[in-house]
Amino acid sequence: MIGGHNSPTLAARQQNTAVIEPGARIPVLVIGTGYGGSVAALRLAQAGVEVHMAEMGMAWDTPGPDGKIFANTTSPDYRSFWLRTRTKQPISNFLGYPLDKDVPRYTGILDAEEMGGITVYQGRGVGGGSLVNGGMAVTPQRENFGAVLPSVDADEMYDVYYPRANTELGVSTIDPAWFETAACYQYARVGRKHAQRSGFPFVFVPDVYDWDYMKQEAAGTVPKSALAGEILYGNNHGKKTLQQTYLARARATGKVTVSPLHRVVSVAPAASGGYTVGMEQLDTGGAVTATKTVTAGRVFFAAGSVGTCKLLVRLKANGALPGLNGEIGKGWGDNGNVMCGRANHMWDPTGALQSAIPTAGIDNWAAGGAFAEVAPLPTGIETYASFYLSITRNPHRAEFSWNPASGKVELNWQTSWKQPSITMAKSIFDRINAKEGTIYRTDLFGAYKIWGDHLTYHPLGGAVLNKATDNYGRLHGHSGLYVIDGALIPGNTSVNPFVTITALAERNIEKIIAADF
Ligand code: FAE
Repeated sequence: MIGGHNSPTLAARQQNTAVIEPGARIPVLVIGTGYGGSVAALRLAQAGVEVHMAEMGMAWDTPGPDGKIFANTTSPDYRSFWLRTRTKQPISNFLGYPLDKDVPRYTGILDAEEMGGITVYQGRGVGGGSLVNGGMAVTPQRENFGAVLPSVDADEMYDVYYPRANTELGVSTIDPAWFETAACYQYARVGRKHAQRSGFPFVFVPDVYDWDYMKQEAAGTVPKSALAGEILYGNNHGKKTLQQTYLARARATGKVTVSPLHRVVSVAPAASGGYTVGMEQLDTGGAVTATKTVTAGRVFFAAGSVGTCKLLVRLKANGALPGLNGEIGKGWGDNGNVMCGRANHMWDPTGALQSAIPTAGIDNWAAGGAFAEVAPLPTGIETYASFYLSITRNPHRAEFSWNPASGKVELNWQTSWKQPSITMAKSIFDRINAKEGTIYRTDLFGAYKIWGDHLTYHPLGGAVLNKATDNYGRLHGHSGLYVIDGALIPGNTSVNPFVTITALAERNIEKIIAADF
């Protein structure tokens, strides 16, 4: 069986992947198939507009030789990384042993893109980040929203667009009674106990994983995904990715087609109106097998914060889009991501079986600037470790710029800028360690290294709303060009970002359809 019981059939997933023809003329091109792009495609299609989506990653609709579409976290293979010959796992070491290994170069699902001393993890494929992420679907606390998106009406967001996003994404919270007894959440209950004994508020974190499916996994009646350690490289069952939600509904309109393995490389005003868009078609080794030029009436940049910024910064610098303003590339942040582990006492086991889907968090945002998820370490053995991904109120913002010497877009992030995040995370974990008489793990990110401060899962900003664009994502300087992804959000959402990206896209596309189409 491919896909969870709530998944569309393989045939349904494969429909509408008729790749675009050179010379095609289309009303709307969407660059990228993550959250922003999927919202735009669905709503435009429902309004009667034909949409084509170009996605540089694969379709992820065909099983490999093992019968599965996606690889497991415990045994990464050719499917796991985007055009790398060696894995770059977020947790690089365990008990002193390096975990990374050689893999064949392939257009795999997780990109570990190194820019300015930070490794930016991103999903690659039809569904974008929804393919690889933990599905944690968190709406920011209302009182924090003003700092997240200062120019957006909070009432509208909390009354209309957050609820809409949560419904469409299929967000729900774990059954609290099941949480108390499930062996696979022993690690989260230990995390709660330690948080509460130190006086921190504990919260359940909603998710798009199908909790009924997970219960069946625990009962052994369906193929396992979360309980088989699947995360990061895709979930073969249970997780409602964009393929099962927005994109399935977009495709069902019959007005949306998708070209996987098509990377957009240029956008410029066309003499006849609209935009000339250049694309490269890739094979699974990453080689360019064809270049194509198409004409689109309007173009939505939804390539993710990094993808959208790399395009816009280069197109402004090389004169293809000269009207873009000086805010392009500015205001990029890492959502303050930092990871750490704690070593528990032998009487506090966290469980050999750990659900790969986190469901618990420690909220110390107001007092200490940190919101920490109690994350799994699904190794299959008892580790006595508690593991956390913290989102912190890191104030630093970097800028993308074009470097003519290297011929690349670069990011001026500084490795020392993670220090405020560490300090904020320590506001939680120093206190817990002191209370519990425990210490930090030093074996997860290298030899004697406590903090996973070299990475982010949450790139945000670079084409910030109401700065690089108007207050609805219309790029200044070129009518008919829009940004509709995480690039709009100025660097931090106080929680995991995809619900906010989705809700903002819902708000913006409603306005754009009403006013521009
Ligand atoms: P995104 O989903 O990244 O989609 C952009 C798409 O554009 C990708 O499919 C790209 O391959 C494609 N693309 C890029 N450049 C081009 C080009 N030139 N031509 C054609 N296509 C292109 O953008 N967030 C949460 O809220 N909860 C979580 O639990 C969570 N866990 C995460 C775990 C991991 C390991 C990672 C990497 C991320 C996680 N995130 C999580 C972050 C979340 O997935 C991310 O914020 C969103 O996916 C960003 O959505 P966008 O629409 O901006």
